[in-house]
Amino acid sequence: MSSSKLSVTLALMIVIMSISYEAYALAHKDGYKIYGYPSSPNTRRALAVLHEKGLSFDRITVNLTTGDPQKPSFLPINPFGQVPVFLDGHLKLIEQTIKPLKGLKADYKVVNETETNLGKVLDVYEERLKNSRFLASNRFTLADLFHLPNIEYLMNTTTKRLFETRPNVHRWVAKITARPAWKKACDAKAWYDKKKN
Ligand SMILES: N[C@@H](CCC(=O)N[C@@H](CS)C(=O)NCC(=O)O)C(=O)O
Repeated sequence: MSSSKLSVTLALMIVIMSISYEAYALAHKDGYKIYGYPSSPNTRRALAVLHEKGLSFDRITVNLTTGDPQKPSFLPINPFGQVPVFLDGHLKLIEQTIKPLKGLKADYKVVNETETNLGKVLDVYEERLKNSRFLASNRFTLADLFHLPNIEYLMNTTTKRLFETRPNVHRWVAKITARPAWKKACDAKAWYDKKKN
């Protein structure tokens, strides 16, 4: 690269870095906030990340049992009408997937097919966890954390047998669900505590 091109590139990098830093500093000054509901699996997943990182944040309750996510007061915050929403000052993180959880009767044909598929996935995990303490490495990572809400939910259903009959998977489930950050994420009383995390 010629020296003039190099200096233009460096100048651009410095401008971009200072703009990002300004944006970050501005965004961060109001602190972290999370809109959510304590029994919501997706809220819990976000809470688990925040607790793992030891971050403090304000909690704003969006009551799922009274349809708050679809109310006009919340839709400007997340037009998809879902929690969690995470705010870092002016920066907002939302994610959207369609995941009906309530008000549907179980279709056992689908349950059986899904259990067969889950069993195949868990066989792969069982093999992997023979030689590794966690999924991605010997350390707990986001790959493990992202499973927590669904595992928590499934352990209260008959599907839990698929986890319990695989010794390495079972040990892994016990280890990840016992993490203090996950216990905190599932603690509804802590959500309503007036003080920050
Ligand atoms: N992909 C989103 C999905 C969020 C989601 O499905 N949230 C549910 C609660 S767990 C929700 O807000 N549902 C709206 C409602 O129940 O009215 C994520 O993983 O954060």
